[in-house]
Amino acid sequence: MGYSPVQQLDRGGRPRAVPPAMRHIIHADLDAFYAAVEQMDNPELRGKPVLVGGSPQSRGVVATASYEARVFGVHSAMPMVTAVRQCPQGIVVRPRFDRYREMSRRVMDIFHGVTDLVEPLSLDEAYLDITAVVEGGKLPLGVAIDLKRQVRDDTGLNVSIGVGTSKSVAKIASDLEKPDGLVVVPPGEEEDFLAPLAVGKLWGIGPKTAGRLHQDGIETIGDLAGRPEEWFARHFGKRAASIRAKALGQDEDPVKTERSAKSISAETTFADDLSDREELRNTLAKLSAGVAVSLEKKGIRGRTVTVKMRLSDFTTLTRQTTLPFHTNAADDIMTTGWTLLDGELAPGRAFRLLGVGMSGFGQDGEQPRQLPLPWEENQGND
Ligand code: TTP
Ligand code: MG
Repeated sequence: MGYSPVQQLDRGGRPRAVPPAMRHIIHADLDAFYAAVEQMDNPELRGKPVLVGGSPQSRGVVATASYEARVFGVHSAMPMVTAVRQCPQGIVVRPRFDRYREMSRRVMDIFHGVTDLVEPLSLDEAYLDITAVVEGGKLPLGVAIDLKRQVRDDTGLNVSIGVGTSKSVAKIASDLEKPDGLVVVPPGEEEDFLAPLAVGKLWGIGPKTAGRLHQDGIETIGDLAGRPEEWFARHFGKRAASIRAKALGQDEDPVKTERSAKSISAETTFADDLSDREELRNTLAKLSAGVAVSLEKKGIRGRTVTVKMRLSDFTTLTRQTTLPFHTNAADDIMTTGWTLLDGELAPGRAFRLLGVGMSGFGQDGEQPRQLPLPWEENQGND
């Protein structure tokens, strides 16, 4: 594509190599997701400390807490008993996962309205590669403001957004001014933006590594970025180049769209070989439900259902059918799987493993693309 290699100068006035294709990446993460959905659906909870999770009596944990509860030190994964002790006025609410999945789908649909290049990380979080949108004439800040407004208007939820030239910078930026945050790191300012931040904020630096780095006198990302290249190799081995790039704000990890996954499947091996049709069908039903949940989480639909069967003599068979439509419904996967299974049932035949998978991801009515779009050229094929 028509990128001309731009030459920039570093602080010492030397030419700095700039990656040929500058990217613009958004990281978007909903604020206090489960709690925010509860507050939206139930106006009485608004403005109040809400603790979503299991009951304190049954040793439940906090899935998330509203920001009103967080000022009391309550956080995700804390035992609910502790949370209630620290925040006695907190209102404990049971999670409603179906509702969260539904809201997640709506938010992901909004993201897909901005760009095809969406990489969901969880129900409430995704990367968007908006390079093409920016090259089309929009400012990254404008894209981010519009996106926040649209999520707010269409779902009633707040999303915090970080924008940068790489995934790791965007992710750190989105967290910085939560809730309702919006942080744009302009191209060329990545290193300065990261330098004062705690080293533990860096993707790939867990608490243990952070502790080790503190002992070496490294507190900030800038302290880390200032270490010579050999030092990284000694301390991080195989991960050295990637961590150094991230510390300098130069990592080039691509936004991996759902479609770059080739298939999603689930399988199970039986303790004793199975030949009973009903039992096999039940197993396939459960596996199909699991695959459907994974598809839904990723916000994708597939057309090709594959059933994998391993017989008692270890022969492995796979059979597949391509449906005329894309689906993520457990029922569609299950009934297609049952038909494939029925074709292989025979008297005396026993199965030691059964699996089902979905592939051929896309949307109905989509034309197969002749050529990769320009911004996909460097994505590899993972
Ligand atoms: P997060 O995005 O980590 O948290 P959050 O959205 O509640 O709050 P914020 O982003 O504003 O800091 O996780 C999204 C949802 O995932 C969260 O609402 C509940 C669920 N979750 C758990 O169930 N257990 C956990 O330990 C975490 C971290 C999240
Ligand atoms: Mg969140």
